[in-house]
Amino acid sequence: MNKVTDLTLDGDVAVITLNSPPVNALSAPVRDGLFDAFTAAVNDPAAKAIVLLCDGRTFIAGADISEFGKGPSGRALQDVQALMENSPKPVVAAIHGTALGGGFEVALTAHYRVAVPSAKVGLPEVKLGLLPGAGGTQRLPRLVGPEVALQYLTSGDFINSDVALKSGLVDELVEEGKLREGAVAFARKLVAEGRPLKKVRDLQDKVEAARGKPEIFADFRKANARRFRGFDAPEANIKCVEAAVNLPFAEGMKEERRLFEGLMTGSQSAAQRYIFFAERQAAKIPDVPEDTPVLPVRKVGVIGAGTMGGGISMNFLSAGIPVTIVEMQKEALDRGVAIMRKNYENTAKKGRLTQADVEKRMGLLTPSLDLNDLADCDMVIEAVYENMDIKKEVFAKLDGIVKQGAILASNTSYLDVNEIASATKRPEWVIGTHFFSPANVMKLLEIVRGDKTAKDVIATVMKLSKKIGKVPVLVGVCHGFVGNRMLAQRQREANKLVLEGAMPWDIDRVLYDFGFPMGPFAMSDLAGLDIGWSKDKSSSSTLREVLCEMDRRGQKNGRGFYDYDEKRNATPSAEVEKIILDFAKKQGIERRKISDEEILERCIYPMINEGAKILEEGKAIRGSDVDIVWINGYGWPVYRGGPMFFGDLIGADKVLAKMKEFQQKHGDDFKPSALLEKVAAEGKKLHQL
Ligand code: TC6
Repeated sequence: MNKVTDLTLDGDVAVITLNSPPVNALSAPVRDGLFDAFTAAVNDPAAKAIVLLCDGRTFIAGADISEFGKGPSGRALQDVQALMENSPKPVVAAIHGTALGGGFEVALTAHYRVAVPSAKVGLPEVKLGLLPGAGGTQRLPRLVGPEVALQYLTSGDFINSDVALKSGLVDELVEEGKLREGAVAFARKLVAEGRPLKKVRDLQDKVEAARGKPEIFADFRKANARRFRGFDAPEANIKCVEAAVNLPFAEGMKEERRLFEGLMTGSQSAAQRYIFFAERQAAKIPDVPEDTPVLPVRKVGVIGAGTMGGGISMNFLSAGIPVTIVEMQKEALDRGVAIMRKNYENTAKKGRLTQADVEKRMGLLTPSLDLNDLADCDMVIEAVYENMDIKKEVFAKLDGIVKQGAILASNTSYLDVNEIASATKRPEWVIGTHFFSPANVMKLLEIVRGDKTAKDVIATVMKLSKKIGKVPVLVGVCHGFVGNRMLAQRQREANKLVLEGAMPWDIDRVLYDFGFPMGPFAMSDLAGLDIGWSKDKSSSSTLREVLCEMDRRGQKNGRGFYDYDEKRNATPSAEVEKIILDFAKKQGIERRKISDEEILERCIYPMINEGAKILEEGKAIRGSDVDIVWINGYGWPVYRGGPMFFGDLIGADKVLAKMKEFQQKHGDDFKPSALLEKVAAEGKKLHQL
């Protein structure tokens, strides 16, 4: 036995306690320790039963992801599982926290499982582009049936203990805080009652019942095709459940191994595992140490009850933090509050909230028409119109109203936070918080650090964002920060490509096939082509202006780059095609055939290059932070790991060569960044900078 496992006798029950912080992941020392502890417990004549439990915050949270992709070392997990399953004495897994992935697969080889009410179990491997490769795909369907197993395996959702109890994933719940005593008592009862050594692998009825019913799988694939689009792992998980139904256990295990190895060596899982760690890394700020004091935020003020202000407020209400929301006009305030209520009620209708939850959240909201009501807030977020003069005016007023020691945040997508801060006498308390629309749904929060923003303000806003369910990324002041700055590159090229020879739907198709939820033109139609456009100032100088002049305003009036039917289904528009051809002709552009490959490279490579420029200028802390922005805020497909990771997959040298080629043909929009040149020359990786 090694340091991570401890074996003691509690009367006639052997208790194996695992202690490997932070989450008891199944690293080589843990596997070795478990193997030795189970060997000793099985061989100890004084032990009549064995309990496995964990110290610290959780039961085993899975394989040690940081070991993946490295060479084998230590005992195989299967050896530990075989010892447990074949033990001549009952083995009980005692679960608290989260029993996940390989951790839950270990629990599934115990003869029985007990849990405290707050525990959760699950097989979230699909989220890492994997499948449970330690028998999870073969045992789960035997316990809960293939239909439920398909749901769990392809969603990776955590399962609450009450549901786990009902479906037989755990056998008994024990009192919160008394897991050890409860589990030992349960084990003793098994011995006293002579209960059988239940092996999940031997259960047959549920898989047999599904045999000869291929429609179970066909229907499931069809119903989820949209959700699984582009991902390899869901299909591999489904195939494993098919194997569980159609093959004997040992054969199913072989199929599971084969499919697991395919995923493990592929680029999708590498990308998804990278993103798992990158997201956690983004929370770490080199010059703001973990122990930087955090300010208490008990009450938040939001200025503006429009789409952004309302969405931002909902985040705090949902986390139980009271919000005072201020608008200038009563109608706008009432409308904003009504929309928030409606959003919550829609969630309640879908069964994801109770009406009591809705009332509780809305009860935390204080609508107001007076900025003075923000005086005692711990943090105020301004979400007014994106205009520097207006924002500065608001901040100057706030400076005179809000108590000292409160954080003053601006929800801005482009503007200079230093200039906004200069409107106050306390720039160290000012910070940017760029929420993404819909702000109550989108995970990303770009947190903009001004030159003078204090460290405890940064630490507080980073921690607070996690509390409200966001993925925070700290960025520096520059036009459009990380996300919009890179988006501008893609948009510019998409617009140019349309004039040079591609159609909007060609570009949208290529980017959709790459994995984005929609292309830039479908996106523009959704947002509205006439945002910021006015008839009297329109000069027919961009395609977008011409479309607006022809009353093609986007989805909202059924005509934008596409034509829309009543159900908002889009079809390419012959009228738009003609407008484009005329427009290009007027500009003297000779159109040519543009390949899908060129569309992708022209749209994506300048983004990678811009990401490198952002890093070069120190506007993002690390390459992986750039990727986290794009995954969580702009629909970049997670299985492609973000623009920096993708650039490395292509090879920085290849991206550089293409940029140079495009620069020759199309000018300095493609000028390579010095950092891209350096990375390519030194054979480094952008996502590891
Ligand atoms: C699998 O099991 C495959 C099996 C196939 C057969 C072999 N490994 O998220 P937190 C670290 S696949 C290594 O901030 P929370 C994490 O990086 C795995 N490290 O905490 C962080 O480190 P830092 C299936 C891990 O309380 C620290 O622990 N399992 C692992 O918000 C704390 O993490 C999963 O996918 C790991 N498996 O949430 C579960 N897990 O402090 C993945 C965590 O240095 N884990 N770390 O930054 C989670 O979902 C969550 O971490 C949590 C705890 C719910 C367990």
